[in-house]
Amino acid sequence: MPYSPSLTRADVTPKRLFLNRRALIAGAAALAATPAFPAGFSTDEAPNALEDITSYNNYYEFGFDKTDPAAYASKLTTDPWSVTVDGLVDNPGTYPLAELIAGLPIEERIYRFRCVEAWSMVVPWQGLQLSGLLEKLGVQAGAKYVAFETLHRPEEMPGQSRPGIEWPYREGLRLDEAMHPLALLATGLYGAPMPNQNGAPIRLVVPWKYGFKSIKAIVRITLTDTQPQTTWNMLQPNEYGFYANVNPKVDHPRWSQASERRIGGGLFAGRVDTPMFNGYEDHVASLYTGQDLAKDY
Ligand SMILES: Nc1nc2c(c(=O)[nH]1)N[C@H]1C(S)=C(S)[C@@H](COP(=O)(O)O)O[C@H]1N2
Ligand SMILES: [Mo]
Repeated sequence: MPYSPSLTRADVTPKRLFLNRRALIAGAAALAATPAFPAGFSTDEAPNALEDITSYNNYYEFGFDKTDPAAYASKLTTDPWSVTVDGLVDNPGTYPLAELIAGLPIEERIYRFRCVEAWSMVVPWQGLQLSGLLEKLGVQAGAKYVAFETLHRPEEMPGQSRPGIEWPYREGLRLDEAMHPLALLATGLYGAPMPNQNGAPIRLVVPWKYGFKSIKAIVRITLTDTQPQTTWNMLQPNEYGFYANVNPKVDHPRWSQASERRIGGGLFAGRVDTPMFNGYEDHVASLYTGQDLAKDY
């Protein structure tokens, strides 16, 4: 079913059924032989409503306001879509998206999502583990980083005609971060194909890092031996580092990162404490052993 801007919660799996199905899946996994990883890494927190997730967005290709992506991203052509894979990889090339991800299991995972601007959501993503794709592509011995680029198509992305950001939007991960099973290439949410404003047809989701690492509308994946340039680091290196791990103890120069505002929490929701690595500390802390996270922010 192609995403249409008129899609509502009623068109996709109702939340109650969705959660019950998850409980069933978790139960089945518990009965099966010890899974490689605990039942899918999903949080027990209640997902935000589809309405919240699709109407309060950051996607500067469509403007600076949180409502711009929902207003303008429907113009983006997401089919056909191809992704160029290059650099230190056994199988470089430009692949139609379906071919790129063919054979890789699509999973449902409910992740916490924390923006560097100190707001948060809980999102039921659908997607494939980035590690699976990298294994399929064949990472070569010298590769140390994975770089990603968003589509550059000013005719359909009006924000790309404005000065400020050097397009295309780009991001990157260290190879061990990219291989971590939590790192997801998301192709949908709430059981339906990805809405355009959330990064259709394929976007990264790295739930232990600030939201800006989770690059949308990916058209290029490059394996490299040097740390890639990243959009927010290029703009404001003293405010946005390459790592961008969620860390309540390291404040942004202009505001605290100790707490966050949960979108959709209602008028009296207030702020909640932000946990280290956005709650994924047990899973990812070992990636950074020996690093000073105040320096490697
Ligand atoms: N290409 C691209 N990817 C992007 C952005 C962007 O402006 N352009 N914004 C980032 C930021 S700052 C955040 S918080 C998340 C927002 O994702 P969401 O709109 O799905 O919540 O997307 C990230 N990925
Ligand atoms: Mo963000």
